[in-house]
Amino acid sequence: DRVAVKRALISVSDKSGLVEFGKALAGMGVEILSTGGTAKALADAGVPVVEVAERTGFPEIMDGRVKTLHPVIHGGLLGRRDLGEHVAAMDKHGINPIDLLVVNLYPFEATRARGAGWDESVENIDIGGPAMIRAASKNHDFVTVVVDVEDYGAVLDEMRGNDGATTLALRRRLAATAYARTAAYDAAIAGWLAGELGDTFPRRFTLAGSAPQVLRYGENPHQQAAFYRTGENRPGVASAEQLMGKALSYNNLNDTDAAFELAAELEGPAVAIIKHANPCGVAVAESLSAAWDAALACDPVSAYGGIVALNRTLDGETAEKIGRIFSEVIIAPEFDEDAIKVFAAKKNPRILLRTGALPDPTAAGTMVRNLAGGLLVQTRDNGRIARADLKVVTRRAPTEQELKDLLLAFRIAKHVKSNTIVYVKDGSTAGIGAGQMSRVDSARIAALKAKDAAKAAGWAEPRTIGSAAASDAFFPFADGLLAVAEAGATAVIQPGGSMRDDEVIAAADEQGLAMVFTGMRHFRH
Ligand code: 93A
Repeated sequence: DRVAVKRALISVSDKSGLVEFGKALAGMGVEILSTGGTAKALADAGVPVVEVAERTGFPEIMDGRVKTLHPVIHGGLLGRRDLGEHVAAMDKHGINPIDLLVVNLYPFEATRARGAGWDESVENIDIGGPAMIRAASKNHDFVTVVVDVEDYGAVLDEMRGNDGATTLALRRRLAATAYARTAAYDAAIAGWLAGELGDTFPRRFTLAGSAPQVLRYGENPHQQAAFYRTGENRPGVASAEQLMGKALSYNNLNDTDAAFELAAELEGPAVAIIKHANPCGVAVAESLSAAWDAALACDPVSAYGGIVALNRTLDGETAEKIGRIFSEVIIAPEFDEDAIKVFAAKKNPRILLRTGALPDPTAAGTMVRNLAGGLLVQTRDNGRIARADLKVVTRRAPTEQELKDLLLAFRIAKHVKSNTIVYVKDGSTAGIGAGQMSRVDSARIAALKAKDAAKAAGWAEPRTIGSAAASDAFFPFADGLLAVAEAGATAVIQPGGSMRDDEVIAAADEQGLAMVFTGMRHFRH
């Protein structure tokens, strides 16, 4: 796995350590090829060097934009020395193998750091350097690539200890460093352009480690905050294109993420309205417009100033309805022209986020949260309950409509802070109880909200009557279940698994409820 270094190409912007390195290589009999400035620095110090232009027979042109982008160079970097066909091509076209590539790039990052203008920044984007680095790194079976002055010593040490050769282990390590360098370089360029353009373009390909977006403040005005994109390939808030509206705040980002993740879980035209990361109205209907009406009816008071998430293209009719109340953010895979017109005409700006697609709710992923002195890490809650997972535990089995509403209620409950009780009727939430320390309180609060909604809408009775209720975790005692029955629910879905399941089932039977167990819990704290 040793490859003797007989020919090197050195092309460096940062010329520190160059002369010493060049001298040492020349001393070991290595032929050195170099670009203009590098060749001059070496020649001035008495190091024998051949100009790339002389070897390719092609001059540096366009202010140096094209100096090493030539098949004689790239063939020398990419040709495999163990393939007859490659060797024959090299012979035929007068290409000499290059065994060592030493490149450091135009100082794009430093140019940006000193606040250079647009044109100067663009001019400092190196093209030929990364192209050679990537070529040499791909061919690391034969080629040693150095992108950092720091590594000159390691290469010389290996060559001295191996009769002028390098080992595969070192070449692999250097290739990894080299690709990390070109990735970071492109991330810096992409980050600069993203910063210049603001949130006005799709960020589908944003890299991990690219510049964070500084936010006006955190959860509260006295907290500082920034948004770091992980580069995860998942349609959503981080990669969305902002079509209009002011800059997203910390709370906007957090709430919008919760809203869109929920909308993406739902089948059929669906609307989720979110406040403080909890839904206050969710509906699935024949059309988006009908889903909006039903979602809003659940808690019209809380919906004001909320986040609206849709799971399909927002049309003009639905946009017109949504536009009647103030919402902070509207997020959807797409917006049709009419929908955009509705919001463009508004005095009070709404933030419109287009994601291009829906995230896959079943995708794996990692969630991180910090606590004093540590980080808590867990996989995403990508669990989903289907009909076949349900176990009927009561004498009465749910009707077809109850079953549909139970599944929807449980799916929504997954996106509500615990303890959660969600009542659903005919495809839309009738009441949502979130974040209480007692499950009984969540059941009662949701029922109370349903009464308020009925009063506001002039309905004869709250929609919890005859509804399906979901609990994110089991009922430890019968009291929670009785509270749900008192609210008028006729069917219940819950994980089961309590020590007192028998008591809870007996209470359900006594109330004439149909109850199913999921075997899966959806805590969300
Ligand atoms: O302008 S480039 O993108 N076009 C090229 O073909 C090219 N080849 C090498 N920049 C190119 N380079 C870069 O020139 C190297 O990455 C290095 O940073 C610099 C060295 O130039 P000089 O030897 O003239 O100082």
